[in-house]
Order: sequence, then C-alpha cells, then structure tokens
Amino acid sequence: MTSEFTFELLARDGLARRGEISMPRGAIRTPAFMPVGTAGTVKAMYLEQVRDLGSDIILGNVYHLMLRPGAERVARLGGLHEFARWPWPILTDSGGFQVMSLASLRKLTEKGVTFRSHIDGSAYELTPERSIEIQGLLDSDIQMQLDECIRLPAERSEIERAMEMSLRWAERSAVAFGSQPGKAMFGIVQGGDQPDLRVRSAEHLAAMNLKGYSIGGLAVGEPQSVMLAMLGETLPALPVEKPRYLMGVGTPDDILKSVALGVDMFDCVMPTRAGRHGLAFTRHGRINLKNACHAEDSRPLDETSECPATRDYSRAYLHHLVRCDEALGGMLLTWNNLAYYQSLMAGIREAISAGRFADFAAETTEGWQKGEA
Ligand code: PRF
Repeated sequence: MTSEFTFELLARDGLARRGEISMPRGAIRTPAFMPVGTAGTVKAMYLEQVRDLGSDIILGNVYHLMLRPGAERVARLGGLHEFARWPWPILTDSGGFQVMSLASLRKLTEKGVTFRSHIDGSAYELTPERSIEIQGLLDSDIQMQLDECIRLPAERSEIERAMEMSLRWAERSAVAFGSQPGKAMFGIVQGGDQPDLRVRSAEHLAAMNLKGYSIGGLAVGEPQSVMLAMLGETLPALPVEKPRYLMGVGTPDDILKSVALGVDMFDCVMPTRAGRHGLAFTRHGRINLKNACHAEDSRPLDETSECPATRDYSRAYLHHLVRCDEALGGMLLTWNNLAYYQSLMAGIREAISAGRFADFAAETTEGWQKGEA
C-alpha cells in the first residue's frame, strides 16, 4: 500500500469516471458511496458488515465527536480507527454543516463559529484551524475544510458572502493542515444556485492545488434539476485528475445522475436513516415496510440478492418488526439498504469500465419504475 494519497483515473465513459484513490489505510474504488458513521458508528450495523458490503471508507463527524467523547479523548485512545475498530480510510466532515443544523445559539464570525451543544448546552468554538486540529486528533484520512453552507432558497448576497468566507476558510484550513503525504484535505465549493459564484469558488479552490474537491451547498432545499445544473457548472471548473465529492447526496437516482456528470464520491444518511424508519431501497424501487400490504407477504425483498437481510427474511416479518419498533427491523433494513447502495456503486463502476454506463443507468431506473414489487 502506498505511503502517499494518490488518485488514478482508470476509465471514462462520457463524463462518468471510474478511478481509485490509494492511501496508507487502503484503496477507495470510485465512484464510491461512503456510509455515514456520525458518532464513530454506522448506526444499526457492525462495521464488519459495512466492510463486507464493499465499503472502502466511512464518514465521521467533527461536530458529534468533539461533543462526545471529545477529540482529545479519542486521540488518547489511539484515534478513531482504533477506537471504532475500522482500520480502513475514514473521511471526516468539518463540523460547520452540523453546527448549523443541530446546535443552538450559533454565532458565526470571520474567525469561526461559536455554539452550544444540542446535548447539554455547553459552549464550544469551531474555527477552521480547530476543525483541522480535531480531524488530526481523530486521525482522519480525508479531512474537510470548515465551510458555511447556505440553505436554499437564499438571497444571492448571502450566498456570495458565505462562499467568499468559505474560500478564506479554505486558505486557513490548508495552512493548518500543512503537508501530510498520506492524508488529504479537500476544499469545499459553495455558491448556492448561482452558476457564476459556483465557478468562482471552484476556480479559486482549483488554483490552491488541493488533493481533492468537495461540492457542498447542494441538496439543501433546491429541486434535483437545480442541483444537476450546478454540478454541470462546477465540475468543468475543477481539475480532471482530482477526486470530486458531492456532500450529503443522495437517493440512488441522484447518484446515477451525478456520476453521469463526473462525481466520484458520495455520502448520505439516506440508506441508514431510511432503514431505521422502515424504508427499503431495492432493485424494484422503494418499499415502505410500514404499509399494511406487506403484513402477509411471505416474499423476501429480493430473492436474487446475496445479502441475507434482502434474500432470507419475508416482507411480512420485516413489516412486523417495523410495526413493533423492534431494533432488528432497523438493523435488517439498514443492512439491506447499504447492500443495495454498494451493489449499485459496483454496477456503476463495472458499467463505466465496459463503456455502457448510459445503458446501465437506463436499465437501473427502469427497474425502480416497476414500483412496489
Ligand atoms: N458542507 C459540509 N458538509 C456537508 C454539506 C456542506 O455543504 C452538505 C450539503 N449537502 C452536506 N454535508 N461541510
């Protein structure tokens, strides 16, 4: 395994790309889906299962881990990989996005953001430098700059102010990160739904010669068509030879359409959160196990799957577990959903290599339209 962070493009099909990131803790096959492990756990899953499903990397969160158990404590316990028993790559989000959605009494200045914990009300400060320091204490392999994400719709002046400040925070984050050959810090493109602001943000970050680029500020209230249009504006302004990560996206359909535009990495709570709420993603589309129509349905979610949760348990049993709010219901549906997402990514990678991504996307979409199978 390499001692450097490298990204190699292995195949291209239209704008879609297949590649591989190599770093000391392992390789990441792209396009990649990264399960969200907010607090050092992918909820309702054993990390062995997460790995077995084909996950090369998982996510962690500065915001949650700085509150509990604390970054310094994780460092004393050997870092996040050792703590959670996941020896492969970990990407961490910088915290700003979670502060904005979860914390109270937030105050944002040029210096950073102060806030109170949503758990016990205690006060914290997060600056670009402190976020990178925390990500270092966690021993994160791919670190994110601190940024400000604006929900849409929003005033252009507000979007522009946040985007420009995020660029200044990118510069400060890059200085704080310094040079760490086996690790990477990604800059985050902002700019809301304004094409020229997106391009300005992407060009500025591209000139910083970072190891990778995230696209933030999307899937925050705008229609999918706007998200795709913004990707269409942003991606051509980023260097071809660096990985692109679309933050917090999305549905299987969002992923197919974004891969088609050249996105390499995704994360989303969708498969895990929806699983805990009774929703299954399958080859035949979404199945809401809460619905009474499944009460006596002895068929599994998909008998052709290799995932035991998908292949071996009846819809009637899953319906029963979900209705009774049993922990096993959330566990089996999360397992099914992550299995589906990772099989989708494997199919995408194979199709790009075979030069048949467009056909694969059309066939996959057609399968979903068969509805509640
Ligand atoms: N910034 C950061 N994390 C994020 C986002 C962002 O804009 C999003 C938006 N979809 C999800 N997670 N730092």
